[in-house]
Amino acid sequence: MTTRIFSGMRPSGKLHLGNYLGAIKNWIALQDAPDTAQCVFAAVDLHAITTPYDPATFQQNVTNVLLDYLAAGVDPKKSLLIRQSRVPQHTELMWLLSTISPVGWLERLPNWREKVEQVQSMGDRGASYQNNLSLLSYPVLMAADILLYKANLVPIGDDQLPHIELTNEVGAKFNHLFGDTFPNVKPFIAAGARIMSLQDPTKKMSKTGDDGIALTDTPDEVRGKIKRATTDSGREVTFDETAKPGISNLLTIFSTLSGKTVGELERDYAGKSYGDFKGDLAEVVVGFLAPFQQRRAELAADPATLARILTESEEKARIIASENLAEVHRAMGL
Ligand code: AQP
Repeated sequence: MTTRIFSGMRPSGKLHLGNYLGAIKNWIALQDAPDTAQCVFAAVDLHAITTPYDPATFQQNVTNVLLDYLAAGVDPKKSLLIRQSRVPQHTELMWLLSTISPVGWLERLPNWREKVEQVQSMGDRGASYQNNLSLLSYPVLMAADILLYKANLVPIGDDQLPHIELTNEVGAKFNHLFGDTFPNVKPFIAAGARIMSLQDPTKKMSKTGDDGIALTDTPDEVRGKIKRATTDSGREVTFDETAKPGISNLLTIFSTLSGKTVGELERDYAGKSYGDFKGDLAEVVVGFLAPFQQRRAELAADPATLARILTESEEKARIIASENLAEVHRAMGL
């Protein structure tokens, strides 16, 4: 089967280890897979403006996300790297899909309530956002982001699964009403890669309202954050998500970055302290981030290259998007 891939991140803050291990790591693997015919990776800026943001620093956030993608290994020779707002077909398709998206399907999504709670905790500016239509309707824009490129595989963290289900429901309803147009979309989820908050390991690591490990953190920041990470009662370094959510989360991070299994790590740290384990984990994270940050610094020093990559990618993306949107227009009688 030919694979067409779409995925994106909100430029709503610094990307963190959860974003990398839950999604970007898979983007890099998939862009090299033999069946992959098309990859589009986006800074989804139109999603980022649905929660409070500062217009004065917003473009820098967008640039930072794009630099993170490239430094992590997104290859512009194989993948299109775009800013969502520069391909206006995303929003037009969203409108067309919203004409067949029942409000009840959106109200049922858990992510909606989480986003409302997130903005409610963001002070006066948050109060201006809590009742806005886009907090409810943004999953229709996500469906449009994916279906615009007829993507059939979306590498994401497992928190995004309800959005893929909605995309398939809306796509299937469109096909039923207007004729076969959109493919079925499959999520691509990395095993064991929901990375939890270091302060509260019952919540996921997040860009907003959380002090996660940013991909751009200095070695000392990484060491400090891991040292302060919430651990659990007891002394054994063992994986048990219910009784030991903190240590289990750190074991997941250690395992995915080092390539060692959780079982091997449990054996390595039998009889050792949480402090020994955390100290070694910090060095693994620092060692992983060093080459990433080196590449990122080189890319940041050469803004003309990023600008050229975006111009070329967005032009190609607009061509694919306008062809697919024309098909939607014909199907809908527009
Ligand atoms: N903690 C996580 N573990 C694994 N995967 C994660 N993702 C996010 N957090 C984790 C995955 O990263 C992608 C980015 O999603 P997004 O930027 O659209 O927003 P999000 O999921 O809402 O991410 P954040 O970090 O929590 O940011 P904000 O603060 O903007 O809400 C998705 O594929 C997600 O699954």
